[in-house]
Amino acid sequence: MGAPRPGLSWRGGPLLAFVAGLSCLLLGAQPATATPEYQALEYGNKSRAWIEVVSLHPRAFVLHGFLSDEEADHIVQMATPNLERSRVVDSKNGTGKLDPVRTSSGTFLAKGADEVVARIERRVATATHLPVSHAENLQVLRYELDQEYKAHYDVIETEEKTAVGLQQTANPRVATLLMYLTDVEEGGETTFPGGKWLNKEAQLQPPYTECGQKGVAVKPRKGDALLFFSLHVNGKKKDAYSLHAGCPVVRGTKFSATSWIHVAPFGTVTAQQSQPGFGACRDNNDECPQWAAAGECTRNPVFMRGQGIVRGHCRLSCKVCRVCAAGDVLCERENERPVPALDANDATA
Ligand SMILES: O=C(O)CCC(=O)C(=O)O
Repeated sequence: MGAPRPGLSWRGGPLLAFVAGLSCLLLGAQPATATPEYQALEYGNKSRAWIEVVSLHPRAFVLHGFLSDEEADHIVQMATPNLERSRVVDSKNGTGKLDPVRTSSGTFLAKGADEVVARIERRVATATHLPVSHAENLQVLRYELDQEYKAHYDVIETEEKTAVGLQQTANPRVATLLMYLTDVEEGGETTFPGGKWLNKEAQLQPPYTECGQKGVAVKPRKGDALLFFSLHVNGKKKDAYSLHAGCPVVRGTKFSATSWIHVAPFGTVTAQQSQPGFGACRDNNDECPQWAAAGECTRNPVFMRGQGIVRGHCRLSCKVCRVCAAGDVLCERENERPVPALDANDATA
């Protein structure tokens, strides 16, 4: 059976160590507990995996080869039937509205919608050192001819004190990881109009469209991801350099998937999560040890172990948690982490 996995693993070697170091230095978010989301960073396209520091104003990095071609194609296929005209967040009340600044089509994919989505979400968490619980649902965008997203910030500043507005103010987006799902023949660059190149001469990849010549520009390339931070390292103040735009597509079609990641866990906290003892390490039934010994933790994992934030009935016997010594707050917080889904090898073990 798939035993719970240890927290951090450094199998990824120097590349992973580099990402981790970079993240610690640059994140500026609340510390997150170690969770099984933090496995070695396995790039989708290992032969192309390298990290390019594009700019430190804003802190922006291209993670080359982040997705495999198959992963990128899979996300495009999943999203395509549900695409609708994209909306922007209304600064007055924090809800979505149509606006000519954003002319793409888009859709959201639920967290862990399938194995591929879940794997990509874990990879984003590992690369950013921000757990899946801090991320919004992945948003997939399609830009066709002339479609664009004019310059904007990902930190949403609302004027009115609605529930949505208050949540965005109290728990702003700290980072954005933008995955390019297609190559684009011309246009579609992501630009930071006020950004500063780390090493402009070495990093320019002309030709750029007129829009792409403003500030720092990243060309979409299938499988690459652009990671940038919208907040300063204090985790509070907006980085004015993070103003960015998706330039109009001139030839071809651009698909991208955006993960917006917040300072703290984002979204609805369920009634279950807010109960005291949510993470308690216990069996709810006296027969749990026998059921576990008979293989029910893998045969019937959601009931026995739980999955995500759903708590299982035999957490202790299925070893998805540890019995904590009194006052060991770190241990208790680790027990509150989402329960990872079993992978195919676990399920057949
Ligand atoms: O598509 C792009 O290049 C930019 C997308 C973007 O700005 C966003 O999703 O916030």
